[in-house]
Amino acid sequence: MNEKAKRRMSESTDQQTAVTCALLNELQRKLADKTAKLGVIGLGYVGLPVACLFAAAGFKVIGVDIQAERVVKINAGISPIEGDEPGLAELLAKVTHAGTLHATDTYAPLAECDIITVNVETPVDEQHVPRYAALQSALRALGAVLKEGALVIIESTIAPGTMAKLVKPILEETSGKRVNEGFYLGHCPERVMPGKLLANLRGVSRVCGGETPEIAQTMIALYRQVVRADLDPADCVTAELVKTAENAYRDVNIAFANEVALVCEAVGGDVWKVRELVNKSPGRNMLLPGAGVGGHCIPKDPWLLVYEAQLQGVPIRLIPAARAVNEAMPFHMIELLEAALVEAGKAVTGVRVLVLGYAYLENSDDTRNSPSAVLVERLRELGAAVVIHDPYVAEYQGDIYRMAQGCDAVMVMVTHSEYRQLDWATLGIPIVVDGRHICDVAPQNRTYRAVGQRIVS
Ligand code: SAJ
Repeated sequence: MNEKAKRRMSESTDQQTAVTCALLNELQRKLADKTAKLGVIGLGYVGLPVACLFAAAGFKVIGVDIQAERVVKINAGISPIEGDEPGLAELLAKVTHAGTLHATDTYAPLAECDIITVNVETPVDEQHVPRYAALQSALRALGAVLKEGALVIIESTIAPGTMAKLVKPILEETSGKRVNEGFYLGHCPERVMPGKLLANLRGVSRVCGGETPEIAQTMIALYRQVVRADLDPADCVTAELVKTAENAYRDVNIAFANEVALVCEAVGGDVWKVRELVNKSPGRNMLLPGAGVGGHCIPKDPWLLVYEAQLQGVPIRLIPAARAVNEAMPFHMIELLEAALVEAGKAVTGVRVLVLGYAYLENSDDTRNSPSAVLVERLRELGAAVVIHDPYVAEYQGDIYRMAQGCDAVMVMVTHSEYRQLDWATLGIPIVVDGRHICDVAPQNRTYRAVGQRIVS
């Protein structure tokens, strides 16, 4: 390339940079005076509280969801989110009444938005492959209406490399604009937890991954309007890695606790005593062994983290192995049950089992990826009759003592508070299999088996 051409290119780049900075400065000004119009795609347990918080902060927010009935409920000021979410229903009623949040099932109104967050599901399938159908559909529909100079922020959890390989190309193709010229792009993974949606959104730090440092700073200016915790600038791939790694970290640590529990059973230790004393050692924090790992993110995010590396043939061993350990725990619960039944001269086929807890987490109604579902399916495959109790899941609520009648065994899968007050004598079930250390001591006159403890009856 000759000097003249190089100069022309350099001038063009400088001009483009100047335009980009001007557009981003304009965006930051509109954030400061709250004239920026925001859009939120996906009004589920993440998107809805996000939309409410930005509306409550004084922005006009357009929420988009493909479920028309959900849109109708939201515009009526009624939260479609199941379970107890402190403050959400009141906040939603307030912002819909004030008219600062409006929901719709069409993308057209997003054409006037300066910033749009995307909060749609990003599951993995049975083969642990990310399934981005919802994300791709949302991006295509958004690209078609995307305003010049708009900032698009993906809040869904995605595999490292997805911003570059999927999000950017789809938006460029469907909008006809180029990233960092016609629109801007960032990734700010959510860190919410059912039951604490608003608290986590306000109080938990966020990684603001921008295509450029200036975009990361603009994202910080946005989230500073609602987040009181650290807002850490980064690039997109770092943001993708942080969210998936933080959950893989938790999964691996739970698997470690579960494997130590299996060792304790084999050699006659008590994993709860072992854990207590291990954690007295500086820098140790052994997590809780148990009946399995459920939920919307811990079972999924490790697979998102390793997906691209595995595609490239990188030997990834620990994280998949941890997943296997945790997925095996419901089946280990059945092994404990079978050992107790043998003592009573019985087999799983034909016995009646009461399962305590169907949610994936204590004092929650959330049943996504619940270990109890795996346990119940296997018990029924083996020919057991299964009765399920869960005080938080509507279809399994009931009088636990009545449900216990005629049962040969009871299996504790979740540490719902009310289970700690159970009167095992009154419950009258001869075999107790404890998956969550709900019993500090083995109930008297019962055949008791527990994860991490070798019980000699
Ligand atoms: N579990 C164990 N042993 C433990 C901890 C959890 O067996 O020591 C089991 C639970 O019973 C449950 C599953 O793991 O079945 C997940 O429990 P969780 O406490 O990790 O709860 P989640 O799934 O709601 O995790 C979310 C995550 N937050 C986000 O993805 C934004 C996770 O990163 C958080 O650490 C967690 O909330 C939290 O502690 O807030």
